[in-house]
Amino acid sequence: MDVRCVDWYSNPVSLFPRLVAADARLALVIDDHAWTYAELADAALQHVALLERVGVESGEHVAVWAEPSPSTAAAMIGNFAAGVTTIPLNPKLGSGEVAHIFNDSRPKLAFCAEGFDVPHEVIHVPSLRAAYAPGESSLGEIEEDATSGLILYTSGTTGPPKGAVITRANIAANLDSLTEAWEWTSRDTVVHSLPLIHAHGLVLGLFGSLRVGGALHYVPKFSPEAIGKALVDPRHEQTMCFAVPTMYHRIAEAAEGDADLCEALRRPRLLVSGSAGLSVREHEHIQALTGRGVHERYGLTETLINCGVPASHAPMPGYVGPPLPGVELKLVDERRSEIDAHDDETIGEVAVRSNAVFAGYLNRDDATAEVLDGDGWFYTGDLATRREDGAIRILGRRSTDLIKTGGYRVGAGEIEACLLEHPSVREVAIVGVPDDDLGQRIEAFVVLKQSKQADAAELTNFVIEQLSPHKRPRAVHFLDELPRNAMGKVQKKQLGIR
Ligand code: MCA
Ligand code: AMP
Repeated sequence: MDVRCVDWYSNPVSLFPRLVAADARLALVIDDHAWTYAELADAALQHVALLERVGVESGEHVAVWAEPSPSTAAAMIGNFAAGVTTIPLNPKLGSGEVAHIFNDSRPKLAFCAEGFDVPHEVIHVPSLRAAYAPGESSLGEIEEDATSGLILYTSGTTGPPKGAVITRANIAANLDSLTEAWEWTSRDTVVHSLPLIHAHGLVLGLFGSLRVGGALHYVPKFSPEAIGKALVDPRHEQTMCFAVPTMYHRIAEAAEGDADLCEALRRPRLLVSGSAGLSVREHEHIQALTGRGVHERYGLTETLINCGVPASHAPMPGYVGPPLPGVELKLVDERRSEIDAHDDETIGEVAVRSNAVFAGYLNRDDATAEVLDGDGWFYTGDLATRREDGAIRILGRRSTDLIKTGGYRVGAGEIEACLLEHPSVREVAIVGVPDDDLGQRIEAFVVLKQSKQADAAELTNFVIEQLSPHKRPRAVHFLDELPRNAMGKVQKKQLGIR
């Protein structure tokens, strides 16, 4: 495989120690399903047996349709145990993305919904929803294979998404840093409603809960009411809530005038926000409604989580906290020279080094070399200041072509390339417009070919079909021409947005 330092896969320590011994403790709640560790281990072993039956070997790739089901968790845990790398698939992927991901990652087996059209020669196992009936076992029955990880597809400014190779050692290192910072223990149940395809929902929410021996209470369809209900579930000893700022925004709006929801928000030990910046205004809104604040943390797919406000510290509105234990962080200038400033004013790009920094982009040594130097520093593209006490304030990104919408990272170039495939589109510019709810909302500025027609709905549906629904433009503006400078470069700032 085309990635840096393949040895990083090795980690002799079990990723999920509580699954090694059969244990009747509740591990996972999804809708009406509630699985213990022993049941989850049993289902994972059934998955390992299936991998053996169909001839998937250690080091190979298996795609898993990340539908909200305990079997999805069992398949991913089984993959780890068998030394197989998981490619979590968003059930809402468009056809263009599916083709790209399968061609790039070449899974031997795809575990996905019935009727799903697998684009090339892979073994196809239909729907996971009820694939594995729970028995009772422990992973102690097999010898775990350390050669495993995740490939998480993530957008860049241009081109199709890249597969970030996250090793098992990366995951263990980052979860252990978070465990220390948040004093996360087996007494905690995490409540969240994030998709099980990204670092936030999958690595932190699912794997984090299982690594500490706690539980995950997963809410398959986000709504403030459903989150409120899960937060007060009497089965939880103590609760943490993970969400993106858009979710906190919607929860806070719904909590206005809803005393029960306000009360539910007071219940968790920690409310944690990440994946995008939570505005100070939003912090203050939640504080005013509930009398308590939100702990922010900051990370990227490629590095996992870098900074976080510790549980022992009061929330820090506007700041993502200091670097986590085990994370080195520096601010650098445009030449990547270190800026030694702790004044909360001098702005630099965040660079980080830790055992959680990924192994590289799959099949993309060129792109890996752009972000990772020979000393192991990863250059994030995020601009920030640092305070005397080390707290980091994220101000934005170097490139305005990387958009964060609802906590999803979306590359403007990917949507532009998609829309240029539409027979009526001559030119297009995609911009991220500031939005109180989504953080940024995607808008398209389109020039049509002469004598061709297309309306906004048609172009939006074209994007949803090829890419995922969250990449769709929320507005389409038709122009006679795009503003360009003397070099012919599109001037997105002149589109009146930023
Ligand atoms: C809408 N939908 C559609 C259509 N329109 N599906 C098919 N065809 C359509 N025409 C889908 C949407 O994709 C969405 O699904 C659902 O229907 C509801 O639509 P909508 O209301 O428009 O969605 P939304 O309101 O924009 O969703 C808000 C959200 C969502 C629930 C907050 O943005 C979300 O789940 N964000 C989480 C992103 C995340 O996990 N990022 C972590 C990256 P759906 O709800 O499935 O989208 S990891 C990371 O950033 C690092 C490591 C870190 O620091 O954490
Ligand atoms: P992703 O690759 O989807 O993990 O997105 C990573 C990007 O999300 C980072 O480079 C940041 O720009 C942004 N991000 C994540 N957490 C925060 C946060 N707490 N505050 C501001 N930006 C954040």
